Amino acid sequence: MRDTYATLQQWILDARRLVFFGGAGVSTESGIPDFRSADGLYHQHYRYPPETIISHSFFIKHPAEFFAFYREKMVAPQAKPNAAHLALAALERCGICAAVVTQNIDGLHQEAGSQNVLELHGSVHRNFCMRCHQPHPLSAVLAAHEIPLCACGGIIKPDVVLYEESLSTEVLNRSIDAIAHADVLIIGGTSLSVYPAASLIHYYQGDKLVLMNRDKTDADAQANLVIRDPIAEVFSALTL
Ligand code: CNA
Repeated sequence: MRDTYATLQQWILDARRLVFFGGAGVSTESGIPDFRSADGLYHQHYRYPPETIISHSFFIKHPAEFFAFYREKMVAPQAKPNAAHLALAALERCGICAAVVTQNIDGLHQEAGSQNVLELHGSVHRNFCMRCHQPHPLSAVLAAHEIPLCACGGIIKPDVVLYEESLSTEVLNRSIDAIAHADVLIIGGTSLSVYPAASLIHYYQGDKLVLMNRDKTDADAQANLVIRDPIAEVFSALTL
């Protein structure tokens, strides 16, 4: 086993409060594209830039175009958890992993079995009527031809944080608390370029910061261990 993997494995096995903080790169090996990789959504061509389409003002002005993009590009109901999701769930069950803080909206950590998942940007699996607040399943959003509507006539809005919208203060505070009390912090599959999520790294106070990302990030210099291999491959190679 490579030295970096052996170090990572030891840090994980010795951890008392491991926290994982991840992003879209955690799910690329499950077949969900990220935003900023070379083959990510931001390098494909649409009528509007993806950042514009998934903004609050675009959603309000052009809901039909928003939902067409959302259904095609942001939701992957067939995707299954990969070795990274599964390993983190197993580490929670054996008392090592205290929390998964994620920018992902795909629900794959929960599907893998993780219980304490802090979803900074919400989830495609929660949807509410904007008028009567009735909850609706993802299937209601997927089944609609254009704009998903509640029986009351209101638009069903996914509980995902769009650009121009605020994160839940409660989820943010719980994430800060988890990271501030972590002995090992693994950051994986995130370009660390979406704020305020990216600033959470500053709350970590330990000396075992692992950065597992295919591309370089601005935080690499702060990390105690940097791994550039695909994240599910890394977790598959460890004996945990
Ligand atoms: P990003 O900006 O697209 O960055 C992803 C990072 O992951 C890149 O730096 C890649 O190099 C890296 N990466 C990609 N695949 C792997 C891999 N297999 N192993 C290791 N590293 C990899 O995405 P962020 O999460 O940083 O940006 C935050 C956005 C993306 C959030 O608002 C998310 O909601 C949003 N997003 C979520 C999903 C999802 O839920 N699966 C998919 C696409 C985008």
